[in-house]
Amino acid sequence: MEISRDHPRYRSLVVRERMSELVRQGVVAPTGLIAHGRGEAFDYMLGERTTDAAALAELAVAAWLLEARRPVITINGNAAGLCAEGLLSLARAVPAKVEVNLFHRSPERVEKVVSYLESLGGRDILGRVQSSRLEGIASDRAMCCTEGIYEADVVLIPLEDGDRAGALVKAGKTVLAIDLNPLSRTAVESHVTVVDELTRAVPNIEKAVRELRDDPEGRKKLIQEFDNARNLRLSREAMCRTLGLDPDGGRA
Ligand code: PTJ
Repeated sequence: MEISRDHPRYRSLVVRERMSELVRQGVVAPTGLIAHGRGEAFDYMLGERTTDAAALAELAVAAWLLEARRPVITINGNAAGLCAEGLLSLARAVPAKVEVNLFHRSPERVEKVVSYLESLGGRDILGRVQSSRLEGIASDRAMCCTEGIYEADVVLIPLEDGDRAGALVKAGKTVLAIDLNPLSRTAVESHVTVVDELTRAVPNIEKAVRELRDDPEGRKKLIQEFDNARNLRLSREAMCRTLGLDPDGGRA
């Protein structure tokens, strides 16, 4: 489809076209478009900007990634479709392993997403062979790589479903989420939740990784002082302000 650059929603339309094309290629799941639409709606409420609360969470994510002994970044179809290059670049900067882990899982789709990342320069992408299981999930969505998610101490999960986020927390991992919905189970159960759009959040986190690399004291302070429940409340309040609502109820 031809999209005019003058269209006020040009970027959003271009991304939608790319996601639809990636559904055709089997990289993005068909229901991934629904998840994307939900994300767009929340981003609208956020004012399509990185709030102060999100910026702080991005710093905390960077601090945790740098403090980790075995950090892993998981990538699903939507994350690949939206931000593959950014996530690969972040993984190199940390450095962290990358594992493809899908909600709508089939060996064919895993292969497609891994190959897609490799076509964009990704190296040593995990996911083709997943022989360990996360406890607490009955289906084969529990499968993960032994040398990836299974052995990780810190896991960054962009756009994850609540079941798996919860299972990762129960497995004793520090879970860092990027999710525009501050009410989702993923957002609530994770240790750090960045309520920001993925393509804004990931470069911000990479910038913070570079800033904090030689600042161990700064990293420790961020980790100690970060309060996810408080940060989620600030994100919800930011949405209320965009909507002209009083966060404590009624109209502002
Ligand atoms: O590729 P697969 O098979 O692993 O499937 C991926 C999806 C995303 C379809 C699957 O994980 C899923 O169904 O996820 P959920 O439970 O719909 O959760 C997706 C969350 O991501 C929702 O809370 C959305 O608000 C949020 N989200 C959507 N787009 C963005 C986003 N958050 C940040 N940036 C976005 N661009």
